[in-house]
Amino acid sequence: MRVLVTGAAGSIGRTVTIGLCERGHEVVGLDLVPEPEGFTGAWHTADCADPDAVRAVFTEERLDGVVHLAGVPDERSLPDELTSHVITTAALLDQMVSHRITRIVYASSNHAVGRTPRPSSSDPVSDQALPRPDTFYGVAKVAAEALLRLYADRHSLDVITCRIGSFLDEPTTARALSTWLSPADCVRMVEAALLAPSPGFAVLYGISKNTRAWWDLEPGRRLGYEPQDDAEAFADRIPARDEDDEEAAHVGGPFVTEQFHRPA
Ligand code: 15L
Repeated sequence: MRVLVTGAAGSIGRTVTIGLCERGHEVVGLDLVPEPEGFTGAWHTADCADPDAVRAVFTEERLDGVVHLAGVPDERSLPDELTSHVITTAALLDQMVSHRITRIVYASSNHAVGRTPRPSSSDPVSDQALPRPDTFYGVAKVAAEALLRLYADRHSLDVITCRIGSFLDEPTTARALSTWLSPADCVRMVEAALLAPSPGFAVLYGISKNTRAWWDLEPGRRLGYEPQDDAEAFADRIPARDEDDEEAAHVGGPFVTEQFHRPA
């Protein structure tokens, strides 16, 4: 497939770009900053919150799908969060409809349901969980998912929204033993989401095959995402911290007690 990857210079973006290319796909990169050294494909240095800039990319490139990773990864003001996650998604969706591109994989976040109390490992949080954001960041991810659903329903798009846990080279805290997404599994997840036959609108949880997982892996497996890594392999190297109990109270961990910018 020839895939537009937004946020392609970011930490997840670089991993996904290299991984998709290794698996025989062609990546068109888009980011606020120029391409990382070594990237040889097509690249657009642009802001995907700017609809004209996004239109120019879609006019120039032939694309089979979009992987939307761009966006601030942490807590900012409500207007900044909405611009970063919702306005960018709308600009992409409008161009997909205009250019008859029907597949988008969206990097949502566990923080869309972050205020959900930690489940028992035998009853992980399901893809049917109601929105329960822990921050404005989480609110913006919920809103972006709603926008994607609207376009999926109205324009028959195939949308897979991946509620990513903790994308890290390796888990370094007790929480990450439940929330880790390894780089290799991240590539597996994105490729499966690009190739799943006719998913319509679907949600999966973007975590590895963690023994202590807090989210249900079955929705991902139904779409062809078979994670291979397990954070448990690192468990004996992770030191206990004072924050561990508080971070384990809700699935959003440290975001749940994060100050958010008020008044909104
Ligand atoms: C996210 O969605 C954030 O972008 C990232 O910075 C981490 O905090 C991660 O979630 C997490 O929950 O560990």
